[in-house]
Amino acid sequence: MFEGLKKKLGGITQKLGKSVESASVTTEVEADVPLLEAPAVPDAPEPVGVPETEAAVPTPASVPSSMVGTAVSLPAEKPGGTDAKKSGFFGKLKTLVVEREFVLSEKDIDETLFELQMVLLESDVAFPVAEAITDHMKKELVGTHRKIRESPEEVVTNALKHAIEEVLGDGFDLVAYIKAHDKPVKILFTGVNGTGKTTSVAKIAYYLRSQGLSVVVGAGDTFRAGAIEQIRVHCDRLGIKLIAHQEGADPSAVLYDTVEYAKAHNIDVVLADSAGRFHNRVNLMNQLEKIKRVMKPDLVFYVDEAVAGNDAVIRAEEFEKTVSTNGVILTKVDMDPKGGAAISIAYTIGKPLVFLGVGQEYSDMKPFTPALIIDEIFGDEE
Ligand SMILES: Nc1nc2c(ncn2[C@@H]2O[C@H](COP(=O)(O)OP(=O)(O)OP(=O)(O)O)[C@@H](O)[C@H]2O)c(=O)[nH]1
Ligand SMILES: [Mg+2]
Repeated sequence: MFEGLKKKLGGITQKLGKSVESASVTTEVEADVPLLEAPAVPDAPEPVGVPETEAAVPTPASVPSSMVGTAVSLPAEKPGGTDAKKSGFFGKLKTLVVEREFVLSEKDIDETLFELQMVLLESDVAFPVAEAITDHMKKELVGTHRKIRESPEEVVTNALKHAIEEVLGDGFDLVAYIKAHDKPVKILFTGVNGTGKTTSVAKIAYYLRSQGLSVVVGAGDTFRAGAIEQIRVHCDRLGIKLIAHQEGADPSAVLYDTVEYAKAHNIDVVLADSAGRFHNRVNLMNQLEKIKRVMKPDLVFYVDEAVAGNDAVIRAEEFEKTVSTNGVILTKVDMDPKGGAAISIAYTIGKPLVFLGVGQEYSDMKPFTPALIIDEIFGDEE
C-alpha cells in the first residue's frame, strides 16, 4: 500500500536534505562511541517514536563511514574491569563525527515545500491537510538554529513524519472504550454503498472476540437483496449470533431486537450493519435517524474505502454534517497506492480513524495507530 506516495516523498526528502546540506556549516567533533553494541537489556522497553535530534548518539552501526574521522581513535576505557556489567567489552571509543549546524530560512525550502504540496495533492491528500503538513514542516525546520549529527535527509524525513503524525491523530481505542462503558456497547456502521460495511462488521466481530469480548450482530441492511444472506454467511463462519428479520423489514426493529438480545444474554457488544446510503438520499437518511432513535447507538462509525481517495474524504465530510459520527473505518487500504484518504480523513472531519481494513481475511482489520501508516510510507519494505 501507498507505493506511489512513498516513491514521490522519497524524492522530496532528498531535495530538502540537500537544502539543509547547503545551509550547513560542518565541523568534526570528538564523540564517545561504544566499542561494541551492548546486548539488549531484558524487559527494556522498545524505543518508541523518532529519536530526538539532539539526543541521537551514534553507535558504530549507525555512524556512516563518511562521518567517522580519519584520525586513529583510541579506546577511552579498558574493556572488562569492574564496569564490565555496564560497559564490559563495550568500552567507549573516542572518534570524530561530523556535526552540522544550520539555520534554514523560508526561501531555502519554499520551492521544495510547494513541490511537496503538489505531490500530496496528486496523491489525493485534501488541500487543507497538505497545507497543514507543509506548515508543520516549516515550523520544525525554519528559523531555529539546529546542531545535528544525523544526515540532513534524516532530519527532514523526521520532520515529515511528525507532520503526517499530527494530521493522522491518535486514533481511538475501541476495546478500552467498550471496557469502560456499560454493556452492551452498541455500534452502528454506516456509509455509502459498497465501501465494506458488512465485511467490516464481520472483521470487527472477529477482532473483538479475539480480545475476549462477546458480540452479537444485527442484520440492519434489510434493503439490498442478498444483504441478510451475506452477513449470515459471515456470522455462521465465525460462530457469532446474528439477529435478522426478512428482507424489506424495518431495520430499526431488527436492531432493537438485537439490543434486547444482547441485554438478555449479557453480551458486551452489539454490531449493527446497515444499508449503504448517500447523505443526500432523504428517505434513507430519515431511516437512519429512526434507527438511531430506536437503537440509541453508543458509537456511530462511518465506513469508507481508501481507494476512493478524495471522494471518500468529501463524502465523509458531507456525511459528518448530516449524521454526526464518532469515528472512521477506512477499508481497502491494501489496494490504495496513494494514501490520500488515509492521511486526510480524520483531520478533515475531526473524528478519529478507528480501524484500517487491509485485506480480505477476517484478521485484516487493524486498530488504527499512526505508526501503521508512517511505517508503510517510510519503512524499508518495497
Ligand atoms: N481488498 C479489500 N477488500 C475489501 C476490504 N473491505 C471490504 N472489501 C471488499 O469490498 C467489497 C464490498 O464489501 P461489503 O462489506 O459488501 O460492502 P458494504 O459497504 O457492506 O456494501 P453495501 O451493503 O452494498 O453498501 C467486498 O467484496 C469485500 O470483500 C478491505 O479492507 N480490503
Ligand atoms: Mg453491506
